[in-house]
Amino acid sequence: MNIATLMDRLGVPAQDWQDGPLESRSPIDGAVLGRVAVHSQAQARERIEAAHQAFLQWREVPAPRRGELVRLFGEELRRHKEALGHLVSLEVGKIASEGAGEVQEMIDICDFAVGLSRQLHGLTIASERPGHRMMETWHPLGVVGVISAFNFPVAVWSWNAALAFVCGDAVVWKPSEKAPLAALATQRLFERACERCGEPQWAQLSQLLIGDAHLGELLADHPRVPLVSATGSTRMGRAVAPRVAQRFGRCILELGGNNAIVVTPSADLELAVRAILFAAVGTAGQRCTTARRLIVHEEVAAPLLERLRRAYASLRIGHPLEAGTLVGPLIDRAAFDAMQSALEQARRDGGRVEGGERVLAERFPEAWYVRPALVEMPAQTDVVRHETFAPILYVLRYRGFDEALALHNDVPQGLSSAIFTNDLREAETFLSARGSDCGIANVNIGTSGAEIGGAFGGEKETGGGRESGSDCWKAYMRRATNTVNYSGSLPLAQGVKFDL
Ligand code: UN1
Repeated sequence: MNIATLMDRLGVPAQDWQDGPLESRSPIDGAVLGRVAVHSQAQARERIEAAHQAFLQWREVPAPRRGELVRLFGEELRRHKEALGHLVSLEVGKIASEGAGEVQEMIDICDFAVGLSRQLHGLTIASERPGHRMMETWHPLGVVGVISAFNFPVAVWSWNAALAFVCGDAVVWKPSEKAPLAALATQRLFERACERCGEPQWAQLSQLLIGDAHLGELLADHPRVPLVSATGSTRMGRAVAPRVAQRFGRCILELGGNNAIVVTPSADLELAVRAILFAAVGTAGQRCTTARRLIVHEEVAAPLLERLRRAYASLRIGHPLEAGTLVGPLIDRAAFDAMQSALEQARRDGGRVEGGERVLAERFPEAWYVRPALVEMPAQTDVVRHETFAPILYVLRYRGFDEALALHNDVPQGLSSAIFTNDLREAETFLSARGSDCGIANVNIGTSGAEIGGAFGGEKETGGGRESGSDCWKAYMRRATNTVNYSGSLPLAQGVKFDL
């Protein structure tokens, strides 16, 4: 499908994506896919104000009715799954199955949010005073700012937006500059859902800000935006979080990961190899949950690495929309350069680098395809402790289980983690208080590809935020504690007397 057919199928008018200063280039071959308008600071402020005005109405719409809009949006996504998935592949280079998987993730969170729209419940609490009742009420919060990255150009927005909408909030979205077309298409599908709901004006609940980091800063600074949910690098988080904190706004931060898989002597190696492969080279190593470190017991290192090398050797790297391709391109030249300088540093640190070189340069001179790298390291040096957003898997060996845990946790990031073991004690220790210090800890599955039903996010430099399932919706609402006196007297708490 060419881009014009796709955009037409997704209902985006030609003038919205064929005319403007911001180019969307496909990492597949470097071709320009479209050109979009960018927003000035003044336009961005207007959009934030429009979202706020929409919020003032929306907060009074009953939550199950809000859920109905999200249900219809999920229907639009179902209907356009193939087209939107294809667009994601064109714009950020994911293989077809992962492009479709990204849209499925959006559909899943919509389903979750629809159910949630009838479950936004608070507690009742026993009061110490006779004739009194205490309870908690959850109210809509306001405008939620969403800053998203290129690698999940639409799903990350949806984890925030689907919850925010049922919670009674409006959303202002600053998508990655590298993926404006997927954002425009998503916005269009949301508008359609509003039309199908018979409430086209509800489209104001979702506003797009297209442009550079200054628009992200505007969101971070704007007093009408009580919550900013930002996904990207730790560097981006460091720029956003203090600005939001300065005005006492709240943040949900999903920043860097440096996810490890521990393989112990009792592990099912066949299973481990398959999981490591998807986690380390899937999405060309450009997921925040990508496995970047393999911590393997010295007894099983040789057989595991042998199988892994064989698997790496048979990986098909190439055009992500061709059948059989498992590894598409890196997003751009800067990603390639960052990968090469990490590999050079690893070599200087005594690492043995296999792979990592550019491939397909003749077929795609304007694109950046690489052979995923396997790097045996003598120690967990600084380059290993740093997140490089590319398919590099550092291999470290361990002897004792405590050593594995220490290595595992000795990085600044804390997003996802996994252990392969058939030893119950090791598995449970890994999940215990003295085990993995990450927000996600898995047994016998890899680090990436989390379902939306759980809370997603991590500790330390990952930023501490949680998105999507479990009780993450609470971050998108404000909590009120209510005490109701249904007696005729006025007893004070803590036994305080204050009578005239
Ligand atoms: C990201 O890379 O920013 O768990 C999110 C996963 C996906 C989400 C990744 N569900 O890999």
